[in-house]
Amino acid sequence: MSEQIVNVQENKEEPKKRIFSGVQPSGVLTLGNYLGAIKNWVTLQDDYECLYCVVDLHAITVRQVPADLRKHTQEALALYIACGIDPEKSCVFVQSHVPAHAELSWVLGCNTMFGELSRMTQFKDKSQKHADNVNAGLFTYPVLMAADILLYGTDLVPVGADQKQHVELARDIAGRFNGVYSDTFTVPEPFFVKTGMKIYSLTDPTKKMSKSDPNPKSYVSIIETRDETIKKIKSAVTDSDTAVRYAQGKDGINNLMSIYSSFTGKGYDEIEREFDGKGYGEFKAAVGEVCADGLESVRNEYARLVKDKAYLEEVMKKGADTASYLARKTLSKVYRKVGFYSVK
Ligand code: AQP
Repeated sequence: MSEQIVNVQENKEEPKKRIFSGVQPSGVLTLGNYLGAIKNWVTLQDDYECLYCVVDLHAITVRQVPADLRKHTQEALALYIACGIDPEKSCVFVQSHVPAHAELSWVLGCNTMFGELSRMTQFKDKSQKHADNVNAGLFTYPVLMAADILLYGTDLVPVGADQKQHVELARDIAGRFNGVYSDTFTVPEPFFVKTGMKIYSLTDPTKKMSKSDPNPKSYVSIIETRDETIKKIKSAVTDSDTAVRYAQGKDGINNLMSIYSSFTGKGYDEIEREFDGKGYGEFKAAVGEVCADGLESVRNEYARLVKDKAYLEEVMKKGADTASYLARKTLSKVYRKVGFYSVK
């Protein structure tokens, strides 16, 4: 039995709230994943019992090159740790290492309505983007996400604004299951931070920054070089105005202000004052600098960790043990409630 399992049981008297979140290894993680998700995960580790997963089952809803998927899975885990997730405090694991995710997903799928899934905006977006591969997994993706969350009795799900609709669906599915089969699942809440909630593409600031965007100029990868980051931000699409201010219709500048704010902690008014009378060029250079500086320690730590395959695999195994133990308990309860025959 791993140390984390022991901690989970010892804390029974005053249980901390539980958090689950994950990122797909569908590319190299971006500034959007960092500011919208992982940076916040780090701050939650002391106050919550956290499970952070590399969600590779989700990634195959879009065609992946198998060798790249394996590589990105290991890289994502290394990046979690490089960003400050401590595997001694949080359970860090790979989704496909815990079969209960796929198993619960089937049961929940039988308690999710076709109409509910049809309304998911991510499905609509992704089926347009991948029109040649609108597979059933892409459609049922939110059910698997509900299984990820509900397996662990999750109280809070820290996600970017783009995932809010999926967390709401997980709440609906949990509520429905509890209503039909009696109280089984904790109904989770989404958990947001103020700034950095949604980071937009540098080449089209009306679209979310995505790691699978075919144009690498559209995103800042967490592990690219300092010069690359500065260069990409300098060439970010803005508008024909010259004043650095947060306003409707200035999507590119709003996005850069949000990035600047996330790294410096400064509010939009303060940023507007700082760059009053200065042009976009100076502002973009400053955003590039704070961003490259803010990611420097992550880049260095990542470069060290990614070479240590033995350590990363040890973390994966230990995480999968802890997660499987917790997940099995929920799955057994669910199987009993729906009436599956069990043999002792
Ligand atoms: N641009 C973003 N701004 C804020 N948060 C973001 N997240 C992703 N992009 C942004 C947050 O990162 C977490 C994990 O995301 P994911 O990788 O599981 O899926 P995604 O949201 O579909 O991310 P990508 O980068 O756009 O992946 P692809 O390109 O594969 O679709 C979530 O908490 C998400 O909110």
